[in-house]
Amino acid sequence: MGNLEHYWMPYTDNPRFKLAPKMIVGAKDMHYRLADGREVLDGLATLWCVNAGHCRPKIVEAIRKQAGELDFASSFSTGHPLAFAVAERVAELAPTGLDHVFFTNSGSEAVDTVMKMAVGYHRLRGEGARTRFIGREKGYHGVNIGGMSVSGVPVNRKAYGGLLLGGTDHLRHTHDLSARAFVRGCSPTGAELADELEQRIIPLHDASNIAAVIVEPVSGAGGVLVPPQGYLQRLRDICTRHGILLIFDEVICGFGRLGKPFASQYFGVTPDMITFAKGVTSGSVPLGGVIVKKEIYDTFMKSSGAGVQFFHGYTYSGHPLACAAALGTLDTYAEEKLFDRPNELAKAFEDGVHSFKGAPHVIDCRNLGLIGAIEMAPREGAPGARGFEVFEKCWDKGVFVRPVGDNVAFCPPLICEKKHLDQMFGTVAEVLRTVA
Ligand code: PXG
Ligand code: PLP
Repeated sequence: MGNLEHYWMPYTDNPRFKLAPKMIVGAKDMHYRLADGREVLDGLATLWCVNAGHCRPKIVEAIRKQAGELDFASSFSTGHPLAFAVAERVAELAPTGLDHVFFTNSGSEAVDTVMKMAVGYHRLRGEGARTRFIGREKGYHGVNIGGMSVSGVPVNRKAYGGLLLGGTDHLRHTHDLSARAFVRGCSPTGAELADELEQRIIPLHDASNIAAVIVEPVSGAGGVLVPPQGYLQRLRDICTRHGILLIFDEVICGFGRLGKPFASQYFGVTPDMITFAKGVTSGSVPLGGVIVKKEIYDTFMKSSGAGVQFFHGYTYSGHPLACAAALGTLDTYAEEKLFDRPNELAKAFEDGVHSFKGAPHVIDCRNLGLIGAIEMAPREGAPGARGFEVFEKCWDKGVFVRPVGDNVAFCPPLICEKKHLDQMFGTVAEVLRTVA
């Protein structure tokens, strides 16, 4: 298999992987092909990304063609047509009023970008004191300094003390097993958790110092936490009352996961800015970005005057290969009406997730659209061990699901069919019976 020593793998127990490598050498539609020829069903759209399925013809062809035509052109004072075309397509899909798109290469870059935009926007309007950010416990906003600082997953923060931005605070998370275990979809109770923003956080810091609130509409990497009914609308109302920008981090929710282009449309709540990545190219080539409302773009254009209006950008912002992949992906979503799949599969998926109620160790089941998780009680003194064991045993039985601590997350490609759901849930159920 070659020398595995030199690669320092991300977010991985490196020695453990290298002892028994889960090596993927190919993929098609719903499946990986492993080095030993076995097939594994992809139950997590790889890393919540591959919404159109693997190696889809339109996407592959778009990338192939682009690689031979224009490998790279910069978007710093020069341009190429594909970046404009993708921005237009994304703006068409975005909630009404959010119509300008800035490209990054990842979700983490999108989050740090949106934070700079928020501070810059307030400054240009004469509110330069608005520099603080409010995130939420159990939130995940990537690994760069800004995003890590507004995130609320303790293991991702604890080793980096002095690197965390000082000007942040966090809302409570909405996960409460004593009040809301085994709820299907959004809980009818819990919207009042949003009131903490107005009752505790704004009085503490003063609204005049707060730039933005950033939340995932449905938290993904924090364990698939579904917002209570009305919760996001309350955050919206409070932010509006206090001149605070509301940012939805839709890196996982965007591009069809909830049966609409964005979660914003699913919930009927419009933020001021949206971060996206992952599904925009179905994971095929890295691409991310920020969608902003027109007023924010216009403020930069008008208030900054001639010269560069926003001193920010990545060498590969709007890379031609990524843009070609995005166009192939958006065409695939549209032609196959893939954003309708979570609605069509809603009942089967929800029933599948909630079939684990009463299964060994399971203390919660959560779902919305085509994203869900079951939560297991942690093993005494070994948090996360049960989750990892389920992941490994499922892999050995030909199904990939992701452990998030002691949660097992489900987020299949939107092309999946009932038979794939049956296999995925069936395998997890079988494995659970063997886990101590
Ligand atoms: N925001 C959200 C909401 C995300 O889910 C990012 C930002 C960062 O995106 P990049 O492209 O920089 O990874 C993400 C990414 C996990 C896991 O453990 C989740 C993500 C990334 C890696 C692992 O489930 N989400
Ligand atoms: N655009 C994209 C990328 C889509 O995936 C969809 C629906 O799935 C649409 C637009 C809307 O298409 P339609 O009106 O055919 O549902």
